[in-house]
Amino acid sequence: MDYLIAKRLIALSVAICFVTSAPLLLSPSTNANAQTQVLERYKITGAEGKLTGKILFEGKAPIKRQIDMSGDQNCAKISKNPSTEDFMMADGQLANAFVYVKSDELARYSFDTPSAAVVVDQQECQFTPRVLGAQTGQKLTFLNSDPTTHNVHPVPKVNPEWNKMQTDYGQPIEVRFMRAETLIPVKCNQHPWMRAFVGVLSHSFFDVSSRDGSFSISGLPPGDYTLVAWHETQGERTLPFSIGPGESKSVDLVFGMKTARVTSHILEIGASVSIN
Ligand SMILES: [Cu+2]
Repeated sequence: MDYLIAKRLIALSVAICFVTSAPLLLSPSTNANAQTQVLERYKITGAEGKLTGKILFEGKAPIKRQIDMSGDQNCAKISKNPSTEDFMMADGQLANAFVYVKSDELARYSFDTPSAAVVVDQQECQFTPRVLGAQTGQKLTFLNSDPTTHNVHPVPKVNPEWNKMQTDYGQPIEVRFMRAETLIPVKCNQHPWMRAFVGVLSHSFFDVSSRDGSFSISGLPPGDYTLVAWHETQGERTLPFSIGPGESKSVDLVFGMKTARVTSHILEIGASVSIN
């Protein structure tokens, strides 16, 4: 009798265990299905708009410092006048700000991944470009144009971390970041002064401010957004904005002040726009 009771108890606990753990066992695939269902492929409608503008800086610019490359004679030899590149400004126009757009609405869609690779070279023992963007799953190619060995080492928070040795004029390193992350610092284990930053987004609505501070983001579906401008020494500035059908808008964002100063004006509202 005791044996029968014990047997029934074991059977009961196995059943309870299965029932309680079943949701845990099923949840990953359920979530994956939910995600697949939610993400709708974005189709171009012809009503997309454009945001352009400038990233500016007002205030006292940080002093440029010389970089001591004597630890690697090859770097010291090829770099004529090495100085810090973390703050590149001319006439109040700030380069290397990563500018991107975000909204809950955009997060509902999936976007085509460009077939062209984003290329980062290592020249004179610096990453070129220093700040760049890529879409999730897009090929990212690291080149080495230097007569010395580098060790490319991204330090992501949500993507896997890795580091790869690259000998002088070495074979390209080709990688893809599969998850959106702003921004991933990249260092070189051989040269402590080397730094790059990669912004990874699921869409293409991003740009890096050029030497004259300008940026341009096109193909934006009409909607309400937040514009984010990130700079490695100045932090982040955000600005809500909206884009109407076929609208072109210009926004200037100013760093270096306690409160961001923003000027914006509409350049054009498209007339020949059809909305499905
Ligand atoms: Cu290096």
